[in-house]
Amino acid sequence: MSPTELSADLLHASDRTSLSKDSFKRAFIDNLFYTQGKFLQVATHKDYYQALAYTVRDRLLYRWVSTATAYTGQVSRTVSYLSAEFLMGPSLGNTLINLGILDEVRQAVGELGLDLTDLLDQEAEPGLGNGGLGRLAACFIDSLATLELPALGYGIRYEHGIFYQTIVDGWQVENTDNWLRYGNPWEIRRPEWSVEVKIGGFTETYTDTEDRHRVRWVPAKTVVGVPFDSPIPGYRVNTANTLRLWSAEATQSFDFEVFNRGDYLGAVNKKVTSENLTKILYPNDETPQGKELRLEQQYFFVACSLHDMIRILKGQGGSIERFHEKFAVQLNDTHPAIGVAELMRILVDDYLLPWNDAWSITTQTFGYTNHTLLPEALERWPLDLFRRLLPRHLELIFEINERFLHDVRVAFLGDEARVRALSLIDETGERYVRMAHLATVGSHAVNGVATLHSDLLKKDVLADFYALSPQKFHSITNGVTPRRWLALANPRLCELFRETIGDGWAKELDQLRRLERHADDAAFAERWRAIKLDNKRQLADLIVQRTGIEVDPESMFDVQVKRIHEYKRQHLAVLQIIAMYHRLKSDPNAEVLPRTFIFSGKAAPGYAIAKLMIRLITAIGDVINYDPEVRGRLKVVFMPNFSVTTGQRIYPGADLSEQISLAGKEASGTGNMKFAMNGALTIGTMDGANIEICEEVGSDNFFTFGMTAAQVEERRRAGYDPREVIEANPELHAVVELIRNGLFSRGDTELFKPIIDGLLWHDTYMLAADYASYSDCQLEVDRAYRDTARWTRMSILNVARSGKFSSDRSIQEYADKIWKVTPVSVPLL
Ligand code: NBY
Repeated sequence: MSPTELSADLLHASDRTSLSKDSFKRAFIDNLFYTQGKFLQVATHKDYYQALAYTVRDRLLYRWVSTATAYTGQVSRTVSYLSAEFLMGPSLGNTLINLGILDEVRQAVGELGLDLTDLLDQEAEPGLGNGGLGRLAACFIDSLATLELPALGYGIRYEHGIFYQTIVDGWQVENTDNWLRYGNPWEIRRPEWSVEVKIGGFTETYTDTEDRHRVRWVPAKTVVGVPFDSPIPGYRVNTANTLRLWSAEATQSFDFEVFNRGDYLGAVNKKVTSENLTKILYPNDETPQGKELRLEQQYFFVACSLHDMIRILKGQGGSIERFHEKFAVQLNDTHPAIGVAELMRILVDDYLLPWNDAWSITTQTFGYTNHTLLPEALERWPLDLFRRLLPRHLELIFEINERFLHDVRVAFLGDEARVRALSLIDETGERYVRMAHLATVGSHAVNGVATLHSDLLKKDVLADFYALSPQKFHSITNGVTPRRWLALANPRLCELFRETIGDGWAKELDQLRRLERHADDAAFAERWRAIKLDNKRQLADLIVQRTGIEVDPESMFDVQVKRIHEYKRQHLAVLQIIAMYHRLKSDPNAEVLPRTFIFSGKAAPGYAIAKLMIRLITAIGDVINYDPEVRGRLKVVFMPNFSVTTGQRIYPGADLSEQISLAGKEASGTGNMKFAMNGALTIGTMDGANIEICEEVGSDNFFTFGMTAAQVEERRRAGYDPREVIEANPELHAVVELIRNGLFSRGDTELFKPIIDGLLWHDTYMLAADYASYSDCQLEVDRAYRDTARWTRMSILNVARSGKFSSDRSIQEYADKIWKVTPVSVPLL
């Protein structure tokens, strides 16, 4: 018997892999005792959760080890998804769904007198991301595993994830997140695969043994990256891929040097400083901060990951010249774009490859996904800062740039403006490295995340690159995983799916189309409505628990949840709510459909206007919710601390999904997809993936309003004056006056002045221009909602036609068009 066969044999005999209910119960009690040191009778809910997590993890490990074994014996191309953020959300529920043991486990713990839902609630959420970009990475690794594609997710193990938001006196307050407080049962530390990362210092030239001039990097410090691995199980397949997150630690040798000089405190301090590197996630979405520590974080995790890939390649006997054949590396935005320079450094300086060979390997390795159209969101690093941290990489970037700009000059004879526009270095003022340019030049494929976004990239943001190499450009519309966002989040609806169309939909979301033929079935519609109402009741319970505000589940739940940002225009919704309130006050008998407006989302801590937008939402709630004249017909709620966990409770209870960004600003949006597949109807602009959702579900089942991206440009060119628009619209004018005169600030006319002034004098995101259209569209929504049968039919059709928005479809497109990878099925050991 080989050692593998022997251990597989032992494994099968063990209680720790068996899925039978009795062994599961035994294993749970066993874990409670041996990992938590408690008997059933004295354990806390946290203990139960930990014991359950370990019991489930045990069953996952079998798949994980089998997958690793299958991959080691294969030379198939592997996807490395590099992302500074992975917004995973809790693992336990998702693992139970993907292993297909949710019901059995619910029963097993039930027989021990425990409630599975209570235990699921105990898990701390790993909030290692800001929003859509980080959550997309999480949906993508779920789909990669489900499609049985060999893949590794590489990222940063932040000790503190996105801040925990509380609302105090109506204002956002940031609290540090401490997700690791009770330990993380899903990760395994792998110190044997630690990587030393060099930072700072200077470069020098030397002559090698064959008399060639070479460059050597003499770093100022080194930091150790320690990988922490978590299993990522696919849905009902044997595959369990790996998410490998790097944590920074101090190098031992470095400490000893200082220590031997007798400076004990200095040595300890060095250790503390190194470990700061992965302490905290930067909480900015859209506007990057040019902070040194952030560039260090980016380089740190990318250097660790590339080193790790080379270790894997070597372990399989592969040569460095074949790196690109073994790995397809995807850059999730520009945050890991330094990888282009790092791979060049490794190939040229460490492996002494000729430049052209190194460049060919590099460009065949990388693909770059852009996630934004906002010019201020493009990452640029001041040259000085860059040189201080990565002196060798800056030299390499200069060389990449020189060669690239030569090609540009040959392609566009005499067009120096084009050269300046394409340069990797911004020289218009203070000099910067343009990371999007580095990523684009260093990749064989560049993609946008929705059709409109990809078109606008080609037309505006990366137009000059498109003119140079059109074949590089792709469009892959985002998607979300139906396992977390349907199977886990909306069990009642999924039970109806199961009874009606079976459960193939979770793996092949297009199968939801089979629901279409029930769209006009009254009994089916009745059940559909009952499920939504149940979900709304649950959401109402959560709302009262988190905010103290009582809401009526029979009212329409009108929801906007996402990061708080001017371009997303939460304040456009606010203007409209105030108008409805005003209508009700002017005529208490006005036919206003009862609505509950639910907002949730975090503002970047340094983004004053976004925080003021939160204050405005809570302020209108404070007036409207307590006005007896409104008699509960309008309610406004701000749910604190939007997260994956709260999202799972909000999407299934929504009637109306607000996707109201100014057209041309939202790259894709992914919340829009989660709402649609949970049966909410969308009121939205023709922006990002809204366009494709509307196309799929049909314009009769979607509420569109506002200018198109082309009309926005046109309007701006024509000279846009928001005051003119506001003056001409009595309703909008009245709303602005109400805010301005202090109705929502107890007479304080200063509080919301920045928002009002912004609206009157700049209105960068053109709220005024879209206001009338939005307001009319909301009346159309009212009409549709009053016709219960019509609304239900629309809701059913939205779900039935949401198949395109599975991340499985997105990942299949990446695999075919960009990565050229094929599935590897995993036999269990
Ligand atoms: O990526 C979002 C887009 O806004 C959204 O339209 C799209 O659907 C989604 C997935 O493609 N972008 C996003 O979430 N960006 C960030 O979270 C982010 C985080 C950090 C930084 C920049 C953007 N940063 O520079 O630090």
